[in-house]
Amino acid sequence: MAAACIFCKIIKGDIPSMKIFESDKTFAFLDISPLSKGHALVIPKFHGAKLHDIPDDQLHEILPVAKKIALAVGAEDYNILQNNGRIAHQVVDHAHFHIIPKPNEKEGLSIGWPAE
Ligand code: IU
Repeated sequence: MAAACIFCKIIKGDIPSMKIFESDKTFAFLDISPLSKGHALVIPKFHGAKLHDIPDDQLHEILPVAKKIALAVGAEDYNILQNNGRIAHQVVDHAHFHIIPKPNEKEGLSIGWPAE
């Protein structure tokens, strides 16, 4: 835990979130500023800014949880994204994985992120 980290505060419950999943090592919640309906974040509870700062044994649940969330929100098509560093569009310095459902054509919305 890092006292000043917003995601650590979310894990602790000091800042409220729309929690989806929690275990001893992993936490998942809806993104506060979703790029599409169901946009979620899965994070290791271990505090580290970038993926390489997180020990392997803290990462084992991340993809299985991401997969469950994608299935649960009924996302046929979706992105799993993980940004490391400012040039790579990382804003929050606690490693996290985005699950971003891609709305189908019927819904008439195409989210192109990452755009560059
Ligand atoms: P990034 O990969 O660091 O660019 O993504 C950070 C995400 O964290 C971004 O999608 C924000 O909307 C999201 N987020 C959040 O869900 N809750 C917060 O309190 C804050 C950021 I600050």
